[in-house]
Amino acid sequence: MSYENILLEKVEDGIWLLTVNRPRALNALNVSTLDEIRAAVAEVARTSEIRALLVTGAGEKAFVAGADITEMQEMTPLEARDHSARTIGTFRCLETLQIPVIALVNGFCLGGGCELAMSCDWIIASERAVFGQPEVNLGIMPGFGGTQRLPRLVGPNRAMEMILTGRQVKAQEALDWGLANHVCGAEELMEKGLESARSVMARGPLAVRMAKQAVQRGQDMDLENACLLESEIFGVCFSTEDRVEGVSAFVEKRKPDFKAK
Ligand code: CO8
Repeated sequence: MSYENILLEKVEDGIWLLTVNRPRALNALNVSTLDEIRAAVAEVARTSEIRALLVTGAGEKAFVAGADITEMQEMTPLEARDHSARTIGTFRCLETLQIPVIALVNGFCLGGGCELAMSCDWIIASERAVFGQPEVNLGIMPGFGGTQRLPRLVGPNRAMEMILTGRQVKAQEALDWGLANHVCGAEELMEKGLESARSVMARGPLAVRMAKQAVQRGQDMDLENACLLESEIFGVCFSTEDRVEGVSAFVEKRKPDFKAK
């Protein structure tokens, strides 16, 4: 498929990269970009050779500086609500892809950009990264999931401060708060992302998929039911040929040859 506002490309075997590509507008998410992200996520979901997805923004200045503010000027409240709901659906599709999705944040990561990054499984930030939910400066509030994902990630008090004051958080603080998993130099960002993706590629693909599902589905359950769910998924995982291969390889002191079966 061809896209105008994003790039979706294979970087190496099993690892693909989705780049939001509107650097002149700091990769702001206009409606057509969001439609393309939706289509790209669907393409990734049906492409079985993709085992890990990296998400980043083009240029050196921004990951994504938010939803496209110019488009909001003409929106009616109902259109805004539908736009919010549709984008929340898109980000949920990204979040629930069966493969790991890693955000590489290389600069401004604001509003809808921060919400996009938080929909990924983890974030690697460059030293230049700046995170924030500055919507209140515009007289609006986050609308792409920020009021829900940010408190789950950094805790309610820090999220409140960011969302109610528009306070921006630099890379090191984002790391301290658990918003970013790693911080590195800007020039190392892609390599760090690839390293992270490669370390997933070396593991049992079905186990990775099922573990992601268990973590995600368990988040919204009480502990007892979440642990019961884990046992169920664990049982399915134990039925795979990959489990036989992984355990045998350990005992035979060799590298496993997983077949995703
Ligand atoms: N939307 C549209 N254009 C943008 C955006 C944006 N979010 N951010 C930057 N741009 C454009 C600028 O207008 C400028 O364009 P031009 O060159 O044509 O004037 C270009 O990108 C470069 O930006 P700046 O000149 O402003 O660059 P600076 O380095 O001076 O500043 C900042 C960088 C600080 C990031 C600044 O651009 C800024 O504050 N941007 C807006 C950040 C923001 O408020 N983001 C939140 C947006 S709202 C949101 O995401 C809500 C999501 C829920 C919406 C629900 C929908 C109904």
